Amino acid sequence: KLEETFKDLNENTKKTEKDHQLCTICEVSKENYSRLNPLLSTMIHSKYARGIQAANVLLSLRLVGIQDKNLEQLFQEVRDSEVKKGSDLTSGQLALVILSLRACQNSDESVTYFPLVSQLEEKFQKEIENMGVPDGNPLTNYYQLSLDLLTLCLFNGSYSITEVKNYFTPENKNFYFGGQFSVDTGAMAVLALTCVKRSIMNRQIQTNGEDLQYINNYTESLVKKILSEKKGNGLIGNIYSTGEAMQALFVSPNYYNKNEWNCQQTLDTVLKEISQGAFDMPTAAAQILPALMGKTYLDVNNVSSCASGPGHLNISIHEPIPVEPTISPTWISVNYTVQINETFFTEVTVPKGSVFLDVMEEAQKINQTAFRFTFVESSWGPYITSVQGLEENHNDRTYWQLLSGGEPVSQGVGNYVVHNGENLELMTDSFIRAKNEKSQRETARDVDRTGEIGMAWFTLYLLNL
Ligand code: CBY
Repeated sequence: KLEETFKDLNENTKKTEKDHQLCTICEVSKENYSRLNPLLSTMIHSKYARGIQAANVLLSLRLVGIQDKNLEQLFQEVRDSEVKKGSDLTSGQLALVILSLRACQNSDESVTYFPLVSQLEEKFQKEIENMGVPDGNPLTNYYQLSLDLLTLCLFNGSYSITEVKNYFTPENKNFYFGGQFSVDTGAMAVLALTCVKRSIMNRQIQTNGEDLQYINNYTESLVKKILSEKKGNGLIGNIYSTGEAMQALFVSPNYYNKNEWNCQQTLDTVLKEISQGAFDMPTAAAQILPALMGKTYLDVNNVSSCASGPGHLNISIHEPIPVEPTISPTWISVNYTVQINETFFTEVTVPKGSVFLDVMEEAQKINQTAFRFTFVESSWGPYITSVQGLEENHNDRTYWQLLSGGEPVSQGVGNYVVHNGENLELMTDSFIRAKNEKSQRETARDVDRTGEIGMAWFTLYLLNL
């Protein structure tokens, strides 16, 4: 039976490889390389790219075979700063650092990073321990857990197949945030599971046919979920999850039919979005680029991915021209509400082009007690951790959610540009705890009825609901 399974899987892999070649027609063609310039420019000139952001950029550029003197500097920076504070990093951050340092290096150099891999083994174990039972929560999240597994798998770290089988069930609540399937998370899990599957098939790890069957089933189900998030314009999830979703679909072509995904359409939409400046953040640019060049994180160990060298992408990168500040800005007005059993409301006037965070800061100036908040810097920009002293809680899986017109927005507070007449709202933990998801929707409709349609909300969202 085991032999049969291996035979089946081997055939599937051959098919995968063949299909992958077919799929490469989806890569950006040479004539279109110049359309990637905004991405490269954002990454290479990101003066503030430090730490994890730098690791994201480094991994991305190396995967597509770009060598650059700034990149070498970046490499030194990531190595010096991140390796030193290794123990402060979250598991996924450490995984990303390992991937970025390893991408494109000679195999003998990998010896240097061996201690990092064993550090990652420990951190991964702590994540698993924190979950306790299969339906518990990790220290961070499943996106990072998947990054961990992927990295351990690629660098021959140790992990338990039984744990993979127990915790990576696609029905696990950790694949969802606020009732919504997280495409980024699912995609990263597919990449990790594919790596595990390949190691089993290469007999690098000992296991039985049953485990393989589980991994196949999980992959299939996750791929289905990813494809069900495909939008009419070809994006998968939203614009920021599309790159990783593409990677997942590249490595798993035998889990869906050709007519289920029009790769070219996805690519065209992404290229259009690039020209409209959607990827003006280094991390965003870094996460979309590999897929556009037909690469996946599974290629990290594939030295040939760097062989093409600098001439491969003929890029002309110009320093971005600084935008002249307008002398007399146009002002817009935005409604801002904090809801903590009672409602705190204010109208804020900000210059046109302001972001969500500007509104929150203005509101805080007006009424410190009602509108005070805290945030931390993440690789995606500022991330809100508390409002009116009410902290998010990872163990309860609660967080402050940002919505527009009742829909979660797809950017953080530092990037989301607000519009005239928008309304920002904050709801507390206890407020939501008292209601179920259904009555929450009714609340949204009530507010709409009061005439505040198409407004942005800010909600402390209970993920477990
Ligand atoms: N990276 C991580 O650990 C993050 C993983 C990730 C799945 C990530 C998206 C995907 C990615 N490619 O990096 C993720 N977000 C997670 C896990 C989370 C949760 C973080 C907390 C935890 N428990 O670990 C959480 C709380 C559910 C979350 N993201 C919240 C938010 C909102 C932040 C609001 C705030 N408090 O400031 C927000 C704004 C959604 C909302 N409407 O409220 C949000 N995330 C967004 C928009 C995003 C996207 C960022 C896009 C952008 N241009 O800014 C995202 C790419 C990302 C970062 N989140 Co989360 C997803 C997307 O839209 N495609 C590993 C580490 C090594 O770097």
